[in-house]
Amino acid sequence: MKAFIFDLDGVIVFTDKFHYQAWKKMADGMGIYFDEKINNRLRGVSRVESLEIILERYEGEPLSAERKAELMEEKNNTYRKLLSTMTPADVTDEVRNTLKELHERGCKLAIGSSSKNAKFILEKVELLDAFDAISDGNNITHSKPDPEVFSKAGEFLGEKPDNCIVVEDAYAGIDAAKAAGMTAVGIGDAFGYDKADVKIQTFSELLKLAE
Ligand code: B16
Ligand code: MG
Repeated sequence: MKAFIFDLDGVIVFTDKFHYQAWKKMADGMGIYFDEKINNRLRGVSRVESLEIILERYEGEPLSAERKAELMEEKNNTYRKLLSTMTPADVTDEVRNTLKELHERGCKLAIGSSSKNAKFILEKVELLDAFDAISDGNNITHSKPDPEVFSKAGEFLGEKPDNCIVVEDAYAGIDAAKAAGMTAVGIGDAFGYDKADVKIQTFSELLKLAE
């Protein structure tokens, strides 16, 4: 049976609105222009790279590494406050039932997320037990499009890359999956990406890949 590796934000849950609010608060405090279009560029991108994208609009004196670390901490504190309002209702029945059905069919399931908050999010929505392994921002040194997060997820599951199917909403995530030698399924934003091996419009279409 196949092993599935799921990106978290944009596939299982939708926390981009919280990322937006938290970065917006930080950017406003620094007098930096930030909008939803710029926020879209942060999809699947690590925290430190997200900050650098936002700072492209910064016109003040160069910031020290310490100041950048402070800004990321400030953003993360706001973000975690927003995440703490999440409940199991933030995961659709379709997602929950599909994960259950894939498990029942004998598939192994893992998370492959850039986020350092992945476990916190999964606890809030009560999905931690739905996965056999979690590879996230805490166990990687290179972020997507580097394959590391997915290669680690495959290792944690004890599966070879050619048996792993990655489900991703970000272009960088599809590139990472292909670089890992895995099958890449594009959903959401990545539905429009020609490098995805399979494109799906709704989560339950994954069941067709586990027949
Ligand atoms: P954190 P994913 C990614 O999650 C988000 O899409 C991206 O916007 C965020 O910057 C990144 O996690 C890091 O998140 O600040 O919580 O460590 O899509 O890879 O599940
Ligand atoms: Mg994502």
